[in-house]
Amino acid sequence: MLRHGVIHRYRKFMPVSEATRVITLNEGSTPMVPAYNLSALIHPRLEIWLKYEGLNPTGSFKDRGMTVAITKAVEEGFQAVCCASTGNTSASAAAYAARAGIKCAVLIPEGKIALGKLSQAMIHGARVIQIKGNFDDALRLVRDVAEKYPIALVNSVNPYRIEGQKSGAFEIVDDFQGVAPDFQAMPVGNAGNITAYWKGYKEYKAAGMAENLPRMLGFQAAGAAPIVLGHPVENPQTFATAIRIGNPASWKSAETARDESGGVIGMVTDHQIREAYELLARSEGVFAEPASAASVAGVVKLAESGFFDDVRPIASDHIRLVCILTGHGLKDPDSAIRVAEEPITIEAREEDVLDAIGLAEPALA
Ligand code: AN7
Repeated sequence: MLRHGVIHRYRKFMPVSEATRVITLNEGSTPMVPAYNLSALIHPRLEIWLKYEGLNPTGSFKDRGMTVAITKAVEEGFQAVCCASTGNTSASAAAYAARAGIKCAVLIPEGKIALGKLSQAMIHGARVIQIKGNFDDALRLVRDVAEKYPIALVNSVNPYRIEGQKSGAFEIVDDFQGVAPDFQAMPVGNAGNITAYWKGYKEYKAAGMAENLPRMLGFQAAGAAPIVLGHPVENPQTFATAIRIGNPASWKSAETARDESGGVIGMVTDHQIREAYELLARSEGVFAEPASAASVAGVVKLAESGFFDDVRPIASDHIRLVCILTGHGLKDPDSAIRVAEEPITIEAREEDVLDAIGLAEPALA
């Protein structure tokens, strides 16, 4: 199938007209990978699918929202956009602004964004501004600036971002021929994405495109879990830097998604995230960034607590669950290298190679 981007694919549901100049990098239409190995490991009745959002043009789900946000910013006459970011939003904004030929400024927490994301914002020519503070501080600043000056804010408080990101839900239902999964699991940071997916599922059902709605499962990192704790976290901490957010802008709508769908917003420790991050890479060959692995970590945790034991699935005898893998593993090579086994170094000799592979032992030869 030709990839035209989410605005063209779901035009009826998007805030554009015939006259709109669409700024796209052909985002969306990402793979749904069946996770046979993970399913078998986690729960006998679970049928887990991985929505691999890392295969979007800039390597994260943010592109779905950014195509709409930048398209509308240009349509409304803005010549500059700005955002606060833990990394992925800045990478996406920088790329789409470059394509549109407008300026982009990004505010990021100093020293706390993954290398791949930083490199993207820089190479696309954004003005990269590191602040001595966290994401929540950065968001407060850009909201104030965008209110006073002619610069469009492209964080997920911009409703066009949500409009674009809801396309992820449409694709999942389309992939399952009009049936939503029993559950959808995802990481929660600023809570724009869970808001967008829930909006998408509801709109698709209202349009007669989906038979049912999924139950929404969102997971925060334990050191940055304001929604779970019920209060903002002053100094959020987690190795999953993408979701190191202490006061999510879409807090209320995340709770609405949880409550309307009969879902759960829970938290997982950095240790659980790290384990899921490796498990995903080793058992399925799918490399997602640490924050994305929070969705898998959360599912493991719920399965261990017996959460899925009495669930009656809608479409088959298995409980269908889609994990949104929001960002590509290559965004954050440092984390992979820190978590995994180190390479070994040997002399350039055949016997040493055989020894290192383990072929020197007769049992393996
Ligand atoms: C890989 O880039 O907030 O709950 O500034 O990069 O919609 O915030 C990123 C968030 C999950 C959480 N997974 O999504 C940013 C930013 C990845 C992410 C989230 C983010 P939201």
